[in-house]
Parts: sequence; C-alpha cells; structure tokens
Amino acid sequence: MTMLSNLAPIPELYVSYDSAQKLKAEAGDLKSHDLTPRQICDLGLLMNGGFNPLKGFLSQADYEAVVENMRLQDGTLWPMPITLDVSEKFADSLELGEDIALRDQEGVILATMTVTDRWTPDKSNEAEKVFGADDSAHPGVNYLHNTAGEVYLGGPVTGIQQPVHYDFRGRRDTPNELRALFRKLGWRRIVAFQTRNPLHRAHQELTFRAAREAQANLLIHPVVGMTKPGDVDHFTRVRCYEAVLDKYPAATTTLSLLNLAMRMGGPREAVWHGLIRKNHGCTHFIVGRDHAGPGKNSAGEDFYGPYDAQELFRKHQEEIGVEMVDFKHMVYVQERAQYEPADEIEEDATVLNISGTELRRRLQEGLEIPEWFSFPEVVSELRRTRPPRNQQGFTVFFTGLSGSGKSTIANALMVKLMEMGGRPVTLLDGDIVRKNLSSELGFSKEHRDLNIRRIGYVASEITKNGGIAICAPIAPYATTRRAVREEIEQFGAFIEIHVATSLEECERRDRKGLYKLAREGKIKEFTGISDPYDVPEDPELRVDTEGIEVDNCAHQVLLKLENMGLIGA
Ligand code: PPS
Repeated sequence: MTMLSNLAPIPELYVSYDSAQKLKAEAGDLKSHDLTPRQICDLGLLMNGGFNPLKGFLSQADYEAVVENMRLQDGTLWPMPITLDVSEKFADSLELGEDIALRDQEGVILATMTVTDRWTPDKSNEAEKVFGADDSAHPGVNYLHNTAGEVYLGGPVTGIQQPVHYDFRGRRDTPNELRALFRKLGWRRIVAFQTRNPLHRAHQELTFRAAREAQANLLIHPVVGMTKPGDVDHFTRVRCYEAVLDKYPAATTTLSLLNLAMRMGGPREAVWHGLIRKNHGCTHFIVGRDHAGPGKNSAGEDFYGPYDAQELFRKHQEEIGVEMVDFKHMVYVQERAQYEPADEIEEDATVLNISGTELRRRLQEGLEIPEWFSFPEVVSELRRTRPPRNQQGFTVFFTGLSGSGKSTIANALMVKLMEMGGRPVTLLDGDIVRKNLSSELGFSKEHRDLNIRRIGYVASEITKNGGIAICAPIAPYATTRRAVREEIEQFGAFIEIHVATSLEECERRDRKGLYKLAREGKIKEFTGISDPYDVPEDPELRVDTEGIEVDNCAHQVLLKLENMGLIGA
C-alpha cells in the first residue's frame, strides 16, 4: 500500500461559474425537488468529490450491487447506498431522462440531475443487508422506514453551487481544499480521526499516539452534518474541538469539519468513512471500538460486535487505500498521572475511568468533572450548553385514548408546576391545539401525524428555550411519537406518559358523547373504535386513572420528574 498521499486534485461535479449562471437561469423551468437535510449533506459530498467516484445519486443497478455486495456494478468498493428518496407523487410526475432542479430548504438551486432511474426499493432488504437487521431501534433503519420517501431516483448530478453554511466557514474544507492545504504544509502522511463527540483527554492522548505511531500528521475530522439523535450539537462540539487543538504540539495537527450525514452503520460505515478520508487526502484512519455504533437493538443487545468494524476495514484496507490505525483504549493510571493503553497496564495499577453515561449524569446534576478526565475549557463549554437538568427545559407528553383523562391530569400538573415557579409552563392540550394550530385538520392518519408533528415542533422550541411544555393529544401512532421524542431530546428531556385508562372505561365515561356517535358510525376513524391506538411499549410512566384521584395521578408525574432530576434543588 502507498503510504504517501498523492495530493493531486480529485474530480468534482461542478460546472464553471459561467455555465452555472446559465444553468441556474434555465433550471427555473425544471421540476424541483426540495432536498431534505440528509440529502443536502449527501449532495454536498457528491459535488465536492467527498464521495468520489460517484457521479450522482445511485442508479438502480448500482444500488442493488451496493446493497448486496458493497460494490458498484463495475466492482468498485462502495458500502453505503447514496440514494435520492422522494414521494411517490413527485416520482410519478417525472419522465425518465428528464432533468430536475435540486434545491435547498430555502429554494436555492444547488444542482440539476438527469433522472435515469426510478424504482421502489425493498427497504427491509436494504435494512438487513446494509445495517444487518430490519430493526427500527437502529437510527439508520428508522430513517429508512419512517423518514425517507417511498421511491428512489437515480442519475448523474451537475453541480451549480455548494450548500450554504453560515457557521464555522473557515473550518469547513472540501477534499481539494484539504489536499491543497496538505501540499502547502508538506504533509504526506496524514491520519484522520473521525468523531461525533466532544474530545476529552483520553481522545487527545490516543490521537496523538496514533499520529506518532503512523509517523503522520493528524487531521481531527469531526462530523457536523447529521449524527446520532441525542448527540451534543455541533456548535458546542466545534467550540470544544477548538479548545483542544491548542493542546497538540504546534504544527502537527489540524481541524476540519466534515458535513457528512452519518447512518450509524458500524462496519459498513467504517469502510465508507475510510473512502471519504482517502478522498480528503488522508493516508491513515483511526478506527475505534464500536465505530459508528448505533447502540442497542430492540432486544437490548448490541447491533454489532465491538471489533466488527475494524475487521471489515482490515479486510478491505488495500482497496480503500487508507491504512487503519486501530483504537487503543486509553485509561488513566493514577500512580503515574497519565493516560496509557489499557492492554499495557500492570494488574495492580489504579485505573480511573468515567463512562459516557456517567459524564452525562455529572453534567446533568452539576457535579464535579475531574481535571484528569477532561480539559477545563471543554467542561465549561459543555456546562454552558447543558446546564443542570433542574434548569433545563423539558416536555411532558401525555398520550392515551379520548376521554382517558389526559387533559385533566395535564391541567393539574400545569398548576402544580406553576405553583413551584422557576420556569414558564405551556399546556398544549389536544383540543387547544386543534383550535389554535390545527383547525383545518381532520382525523386521517396523515392529518393526525401533521397535528402531532406541529405539537412536537412547538414543544421542542419551548424545551430549547428552557420552558416546560405539557402536551396532551391522543397521539395514537408510535412512530410519530418517536419522531417527536427525537426532535425534543436534542434540547432536553422528553417524558412520555401513557394514560392507560381502558377503552371500556373511556367508553363508559363518554364525557363528550363521542363514543356513542362513533359506535353508531356517525364519527368515522374514531381512535379505539374504528382507528388504531399503538399502546406505548416503554413510556417513562404509565398512570392508571381507574379508581385513582386526578390529584394523585398528577402527583405521580411530579415524583417522576423529581426522580429524573428535572425539578427540585
Ligand atoms: S390526535 O389523534 O392526537 O391528532 O387527536 P387529538 O388532536 O388529541 O384530538 C382528539 C380530540 O378530538 C376529538 N375527536 C376525535 N378523537 C379521536 N378520533 C376521532 N375520529 C375524533 N373526532 C373528534 C376527541 O374529543 C379528542 O379529544 P380528547 O381530549 O382526547 O378526548
């Protein structure tokens, strides 16, 4: 394998400035697809050569070859399907061979694409082959089934302009910009470190060692596109990385941001990351334990073995053209006050470690984070973004059948929280929302989803800004509740409370007389009677209202909030 990088420019998909202006004017007449945030990341890397040798979104034949064999149809190694998913309606409106305009979310035209292929993918097969399981606990699988459109379009892309970013512009580099930088600095051996987490002392030590061992310079190359739901936001992380950059010996290390949308695909993702780094001019790549791991599956087990990613990478190393530096698990040895690889430490040494979960707990509860674990600048950035839980916003999300008592308990809870004071409280009750936010909506699946997503959006804004949102819709669909949870958990806690009053009891109470009308067929699509209700499988709390006072139910919720550290001192 060549250990020195060939830093010649790699092909991009952009046309010249003059052609781009012309194309932009003409593209006004084309049908448009508004790209999703993930597609914007993919398109950016297609156009700037980050996904070289791809020339556009995969054709059906390439897609099938990638899914089945991790290769394009011509045999080139490529592990991740890069597909343009769209709605059936949009796909049906197109002729094969037609050019379409690809626009960002403000309507700016970024590229055109000639649609050569259109097909309905077998998503379960894609999930099995690419992610190893058709299990929606996997964020990549969940996206595939619940966010991606039903139909895929394939075809070559003509680049007009890069996606616009207003943040950290000076820290974002295309593959050719990085190649030019390495050429200028005389760097020929470069080890890349991929990360979606803040760097602490152990990471600094391991990356520094990796660079020393590979006799290479170090590129800290964090992902700022899309990472795992619930990760620390990239604004905070970049401020942390900038603080850590000073800790490396001068002129050995650089930082560049990668606008990649991760899929959390473990082994396949590691190979993909290697190919992307090759395109960015790197010669070495650090692969750690459980690289790009998605967490646990729905049976509570890991999706991949801890070293599966290293194994797959090693197998394809020659073809990737990047040498793997395997992650040394670094731990702190108290006697010598330094980090060392775990496998080189004598048995009687005192080893200190703080897990990710423990770190989150300490941040949430405002507890001490020792200097041996992280840098004071990093800890203070994290504390600025994540004040202790009892000062953060959160959302209490009641769900249950009509007449189950959601609104009554939600009202009682609101009053109790207002009595305590400290944070503004907003009640988004089902009926209030339908009057003020969703007055044009009915009760079809599509409308109910839209209604819940609107509630989720407002609640996430409230949570982000430090308030308490109490929601009380029926919210009958588990996938929509999960989407709302993911949106809110970026900013604070989401507490799902199932008001588990049985259908028989709700119908017996029939406070609004609606069940009678539903039974008579006078109200269609009535939840529990003629429309489904997915019982929450794992809510934070389930309350049973039968034979229990409202006051007591609201009190149970308060105890739960206290127990989670969200209220109280
Ligand atoms: S959803 O499914 O979450 O969007 O429903 P939501 O916004 O909470 O609205 C539910 C209230 O609307 C009344 N209603 C119906 N409920 C269920 N199915 C049908 N078809 C329907 N038609 C009207 C009902 O009074 C619900 O109020 P609550 O407070 O839940 O009893």
